[in-house]
Amino acid sequence: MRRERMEPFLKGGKGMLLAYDQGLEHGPSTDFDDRNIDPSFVMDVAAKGGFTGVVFQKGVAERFYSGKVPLIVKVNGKTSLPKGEPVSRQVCSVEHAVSMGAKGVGYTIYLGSGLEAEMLSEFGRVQEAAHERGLAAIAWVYPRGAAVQNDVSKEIVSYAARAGLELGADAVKVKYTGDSESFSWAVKAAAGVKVFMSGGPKAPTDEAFLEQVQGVMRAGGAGVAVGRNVWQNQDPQGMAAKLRAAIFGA
Ligand code: FBP
Repeated sequence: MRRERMEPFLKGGKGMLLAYDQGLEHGPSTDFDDRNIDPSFVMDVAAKGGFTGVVFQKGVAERFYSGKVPLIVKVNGKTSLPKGEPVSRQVCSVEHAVSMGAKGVGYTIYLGSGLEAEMLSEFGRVQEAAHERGLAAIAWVYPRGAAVQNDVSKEIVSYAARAGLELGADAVKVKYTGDSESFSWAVKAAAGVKVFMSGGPKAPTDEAFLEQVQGVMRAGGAGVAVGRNVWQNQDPQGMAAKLRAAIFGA
């Protein structure tokens, strides 16, 4: 059953998800240009690029989701404006995500934040509501806040991956540790929960980014859930083709 919930987003057990919730998380002037500020552009990149899932906040999903790629609705979110310990609260119900055609919901947990408890308990409710409806619950687990010194160490990334397992996530999205060997410990810690790499800011070269993706795949990761490294690329379809080769071998 657990496997089936992620099935819409997988091809041969691997997945390539395109994330586009940065307009809320970072603001339009930080991440967007004249092309990618338009959600239709990104919907088109997802469909033509062979992505196995696309991630939108509900407002973008309501207006721009074309139905051509399986949908994950981010059900919590925050802006970059408040300072202090990070917290991201629910902004969309699982029922509403279902009504828009979602096959999965995404939820960010800032592990280690002073407000961590709010997100842990809210994710618990979201996960149960998602599973009652047969949807995948995908946890973005980002260690963050004053208590977190290094958010990409082997110890903290594996803790994030394990938290996904313990909390009942069907898949977990974590940052790359920087090498395949240490990332494989995070994959082991997830004990069968699909582990996706989060992209981060656009890497200086395509090759530098693809090296990370290859490291994830060697470590037994399920694939990527990335945004900026694709839709900020001058040639998003070229990058999509390189990702397909690295993840699916085709
Ligand atoms: P990117 O590949 O562009 O980093 O997107 C992945 C993602 O998790 C998005 O879903 C989210 O908006 C963003 O990263 C959050 O970034 P940050 O690490 O700055 O909070």
